[in-house]
Amino acid sequence: TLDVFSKVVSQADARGEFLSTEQLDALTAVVNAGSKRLDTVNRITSNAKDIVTNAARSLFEDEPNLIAPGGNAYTNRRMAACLRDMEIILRYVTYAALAGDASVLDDRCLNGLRETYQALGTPGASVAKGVGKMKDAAISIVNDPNGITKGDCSSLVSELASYFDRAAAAVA
Ligand code: PEB
Repeated sequence: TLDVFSKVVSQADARGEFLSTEQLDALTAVVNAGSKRLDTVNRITSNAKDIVTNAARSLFEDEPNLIAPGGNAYTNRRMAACLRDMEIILRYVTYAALAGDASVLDDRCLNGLRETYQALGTPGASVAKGVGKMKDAAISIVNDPNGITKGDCSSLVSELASYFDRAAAAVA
């Protein structure tokens, strides 16, 4: 589980090469956008409960079969497992956003998740839809112009979107 700095270093080391100008420029851009990145993670983290519960509520509105008898989120135990899973996925997305790199999300969360859901009979496409709803909520919170120094966060937001998309694609 690497951040973008460690990853670039280990890739260069594997080739026995110095860091290239392009790599150093890319890392400089990461540093320069550092407070935006921290604000992004902080905003998601401090709203995590709402992001998860609203996304789940909306998912169950779209797919009421999930919470009807026989549905994969039927019973308190499964409902709790579902909310927990969404929270875990959101947490790993924030780790990736902080690290500027998806490897922690891949290695510790997404690897094998599709097979786990298949074994449990949990519909991966529904999990993916829930992740998409968390993505929309998180992006709108991150982009909220209130209470923050205004600036261009478009590349950070598209990077953030890519982590949610990656999680959704891993289970869909
Ligand atoms: C992944 N989820 C579940 C289990 C595991 C995970 C390993 C089985 C063990 C358990 O129940 O705790 N755990 C989870 C995860 C990591 C991890 C992401 C990453 C590090 O360690 N059911 C639905 C929705 C969806 C859902 C579509 C959006 O109808 C989830 C929420 N996951 C769900 C449910 C279960 C589960 C388990 C309901 C319980 C299924 C069951 O026991 O029948």
